[in-house]
Amino acid sequence: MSGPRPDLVIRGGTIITAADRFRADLAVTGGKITQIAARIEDGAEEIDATGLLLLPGGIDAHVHLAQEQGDGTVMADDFDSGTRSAVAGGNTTVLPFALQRRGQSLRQAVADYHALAEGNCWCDVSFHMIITDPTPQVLGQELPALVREGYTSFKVFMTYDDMVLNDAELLEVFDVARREGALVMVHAEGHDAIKFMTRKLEESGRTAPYFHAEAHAHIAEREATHRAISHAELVDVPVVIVHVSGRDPMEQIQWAKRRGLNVFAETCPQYIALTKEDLKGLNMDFEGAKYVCSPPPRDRDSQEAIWQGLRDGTFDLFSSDHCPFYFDGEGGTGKDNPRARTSFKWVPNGIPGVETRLPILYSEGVSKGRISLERFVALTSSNPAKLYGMYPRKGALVIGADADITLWDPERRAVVRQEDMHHGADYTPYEGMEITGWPVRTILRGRTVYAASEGVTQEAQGQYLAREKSPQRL
Ligand code: DUC
Ligand code: ZN
Ligand code: ZN
Repeated sequence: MSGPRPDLVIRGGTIITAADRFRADLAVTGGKITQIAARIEDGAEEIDATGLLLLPGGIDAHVHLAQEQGDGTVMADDFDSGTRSAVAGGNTTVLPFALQRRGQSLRQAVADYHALAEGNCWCDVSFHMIITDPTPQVLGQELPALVREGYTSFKVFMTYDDMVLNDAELLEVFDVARREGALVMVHAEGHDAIKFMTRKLEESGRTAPYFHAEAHAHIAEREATHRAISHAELVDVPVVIVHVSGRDPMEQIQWAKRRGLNVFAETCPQYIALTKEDLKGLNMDFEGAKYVCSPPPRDRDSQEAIWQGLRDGTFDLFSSDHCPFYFDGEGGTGKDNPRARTSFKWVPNGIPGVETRLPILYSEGVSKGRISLERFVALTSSNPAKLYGMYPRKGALVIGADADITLWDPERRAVVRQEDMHHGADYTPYEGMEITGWPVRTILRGRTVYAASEGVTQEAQGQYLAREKSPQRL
């Protein structure tokens, strides 16, 4: 077949999809995939992918960038550094959050995050909303209108003083989601149980970062997961339980899935690569703050359960929950701030991970034979694209899709080092981790935006994506 010369031909690689793998050349014209064939004629640009895998670009459906904290701490990544880090980690799309502050209009929150992102993104970006103040105006007007405009998913919190929704509010918000066809993401940790545990721990002088893991007990996560699922069943709305940390909440999700409920689940690198022992630091000291995130990492048994869940379909999504803070932020802006030294409850919750998400799952999962390559692609690209209304434009290597492609070297060995990271944080919680399999080139709509040999290239050309409503199935 001959036609106009393609803009780009990637030759000699192995294409991996969520369903199969095969050797083929791939051509790109106008930023779209135009041919996949055993042999394609010459392109204006040629890339030799011999020995490499061609994956649909990573989609990290859970990242936090430039979120206002309100307590003097600041996030270590804005849209520029966060999306640079994303492309260096093999991602072509990220979904950060537009956080509504209490008292703020939801539409204003969305506008504010657009202003932060505009012109500063190295990969494509779309927003989930976070609803903290479900006023009649938000529920009756802003939320329905925004869903129709392409903000088709939002997150709610069952804990945190400044974000928690009570059960009545959760039910109301779920009801709007059902009517509008929006997908609800739930941070499922029981607020009262955490507050109770925190008070008990503080009263007995147990204030080091490690005790964050005890306060945010697995039981509190299990209880909230069950409660979220029950509310969703009552209202008849699909939900995504995000950042599931271990066996107990997983059992609730398995129970729901067995009952045929439309419950989806996400887990993250920290729940396979870290345990609560990491929060002890060197000797129950403040170094442990580097690993403080919510829910916290659990134990080896939970790690085993997570692997089983990644294999058997309990989990649909593997996201980073990238939520970066400095350790030594200037003027008390980081995790190590004077208030946090008085109690774990003031340590900012979150760790960086957008750049290491794919390498960690590949190395620990695919290289070690725990999951297949196809499952890797499903969890990290195709499923997030489907569930969040971007498929098959994103998350698929098919003709007509955006040419978002990650070239992956399955043999490349690396050790995770802070000095090699592109994120804004001053540490990585995965320092020293040995990895087999690493992205060597990230291609966004046909243009190389990251090459291992050159670093992040070109100008920031990420675009905002309005999304379709979720099909609410995979
Ligand atoms: N929830 C998140 O999703 N990210 C970081 C902190 C949190 O509580
Ligand atoms: Zn959360
Ligand atoms: Zn998060």
